[in-house]
Amino acid sequence: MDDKTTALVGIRKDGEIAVVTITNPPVNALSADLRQGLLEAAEACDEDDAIKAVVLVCAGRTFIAGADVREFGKPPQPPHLPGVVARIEAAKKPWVAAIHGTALGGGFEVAMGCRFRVASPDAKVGLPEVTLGIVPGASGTVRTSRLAGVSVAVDLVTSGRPWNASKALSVGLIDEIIAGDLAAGAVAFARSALKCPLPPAVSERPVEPMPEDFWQEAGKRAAKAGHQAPLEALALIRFGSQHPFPEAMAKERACFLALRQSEEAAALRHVFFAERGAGRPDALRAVKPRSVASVGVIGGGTMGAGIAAACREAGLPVVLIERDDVALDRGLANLASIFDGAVKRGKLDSKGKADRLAGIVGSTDYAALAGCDLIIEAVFEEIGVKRAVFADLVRHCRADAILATNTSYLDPRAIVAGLAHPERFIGLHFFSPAHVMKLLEIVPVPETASDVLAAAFALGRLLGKVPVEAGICEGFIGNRILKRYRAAAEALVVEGVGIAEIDAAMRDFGFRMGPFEAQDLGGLDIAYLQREGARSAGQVVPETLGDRLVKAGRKGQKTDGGWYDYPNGGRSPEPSLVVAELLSAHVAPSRLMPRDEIAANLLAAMASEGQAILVEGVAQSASDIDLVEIHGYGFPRWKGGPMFLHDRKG
Ligand code: 3H9
Repeated sequence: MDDKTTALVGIRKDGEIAVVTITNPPVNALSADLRQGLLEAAEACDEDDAIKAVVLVCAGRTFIAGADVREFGKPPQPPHLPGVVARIEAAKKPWVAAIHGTALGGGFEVAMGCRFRVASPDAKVGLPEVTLGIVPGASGTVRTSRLAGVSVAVDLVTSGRPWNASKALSVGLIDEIIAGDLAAGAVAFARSALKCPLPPAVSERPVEPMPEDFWQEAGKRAAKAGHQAPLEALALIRFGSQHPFPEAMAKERACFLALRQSEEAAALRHVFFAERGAGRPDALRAVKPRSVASVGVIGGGTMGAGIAAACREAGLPVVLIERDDVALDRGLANLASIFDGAVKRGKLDSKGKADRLAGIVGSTDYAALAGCDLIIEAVFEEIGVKRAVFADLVRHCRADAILATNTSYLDPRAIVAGLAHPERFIGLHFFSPAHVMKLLEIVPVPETASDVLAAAFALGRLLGKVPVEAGICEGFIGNRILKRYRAAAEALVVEGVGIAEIDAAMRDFGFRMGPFEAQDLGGLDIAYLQREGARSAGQVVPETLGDRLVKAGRKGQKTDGGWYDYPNGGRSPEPSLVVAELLSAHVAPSRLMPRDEIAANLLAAMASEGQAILVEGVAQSASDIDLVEIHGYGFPRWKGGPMFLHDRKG
């Protein structure tokens, strides 16, 4: 065979080793053409007697990142992936998968069809199908147990989380880590492998059976995800560990094809593409972001410390400003305790903690901000306080430094009105705790320069956030919908529907907490004070049931009671006779409403507010609204978001 190259799959020879190279940017996804190309490569290599082994590598930033997700909404196109994997496994010459970047889903299934797997040190392997609402469809639930044991398969498949190369090596998912030139190293590996007897193909290896209590425990863990795919995947692994390979494959395929059509899968695909689109708005494609290599944070409270921690996590040096030494010490202690928490959870070692702390300068003097490219204000949510901070910032920061407010309700235009260089102002609304929560609402003022807006998106991506642009209105996207959601929940209470029933309905739907439990946790006084502020500014804001509770001293868990009682300082909500009494004159006699009807009612309120937000141009797209709800407000990801759901239901 001469060296040969098709559009997606190239073959070159290095002595007796064929190097098959896939080039299908951006992530070498397994499109129908690529599957066909791989089949043809297997044929060509088998036919050439001079070839003794085959190395499979990928061009670009990664090994095959999986099936092509864009094909999932359409009927399956031949050749099907299980057949391609089987063909590679049945090849006359052993194949060696040379993995860099991420071998995910179908990509790792192809690698398991190879006789060997080698990887570069920073490679990852995984089976993330459940995160797309499906199960592996080309032997992931069957071959993984045979390659590395049932316990590894259960972890990899039901969590969907990839493993790094060294962890993968330790359990036999890969055979060797190759530093330096991966393709050359894989060719050398193949040559030395040819000198020894070949291991059996993965499909022919035995599986160690697991006891009943293992499956019980695994079932409990998989159920925690809250959606169907992890449980289905677990059942397949179990079946696959107890049945012959062909039967297990048939069952996996049937389940894969069924789930591919499910609402859950459609929702998760929608979120997958929405997330990928969010960080790169089309309007900014040609704009070079203003450079952000250092950050100042004003205020070391929960929010400021969280923002500073997120910036340090991304490697940005941080200057933390507080008004006096006592507040500064408290702010630095807040930061240290965030890193301590990460150490305790095993996410950070003590060197990592020391590195992060070393990159923070604390000061009570705004002059320390002179070199910062971006300053984020995170002080008390009061317009006078914020305006004073910005007046100081303008005096001390470079004229090209980006000045951002983290306000969640105030009008950013009012915070910066009259200050010099308005093109550098922007709102960056982080969600608490800011080092954990993924959502970042980006709120430009009318004068914000496009390179400043682009810098905000670039920062969001750097911090690992989901950045979403929001226009200026009360509460931007998320808090505006939250207000409507809570009002709709209160309206049901007024109609006589039970508080606990409403919370249970939203938990059944997939939220971790219902609207009333969540308010008790966060404190009812925050929204109350906002309403009071609006009232004292002359707006007509009718009294809510929540106002009545706050006036009676019931602000939530922190006062041992809000919508519920929390006896003895506990954290479990109990229906409250005091609340029933306080609200009795304002609510109709108790009535039963089916939980799905309650949920439908509240979801319709969210979608209708979302629709208004879209019409007003406050959000750029319906999928941005879905991302806000999923990443900032606990909307279950596998339901796709209120706008997606509304759209599906017509
Ligand atoms: C599967 O394999 C099922 C099998 O078991 C069975 C089959 C029978 N398809 O994330 P990025 C696009 S299920 C199509 O920004 P990064 C993405 O939309 C699949 N397109 O890059 C974006 O496009 P654009 C299991 C895909 O470097 C561009 O690539 N696999 C796919 O930050 C760059 O993406 C997965 O679930 C895809 N599979 O991260 C892997 N993947 O530029 C999902 C990406 O037009 N992918 N695109 O916006 C990932 O986790 C990340 O994309 C990856 C790269 C880590 C690979």
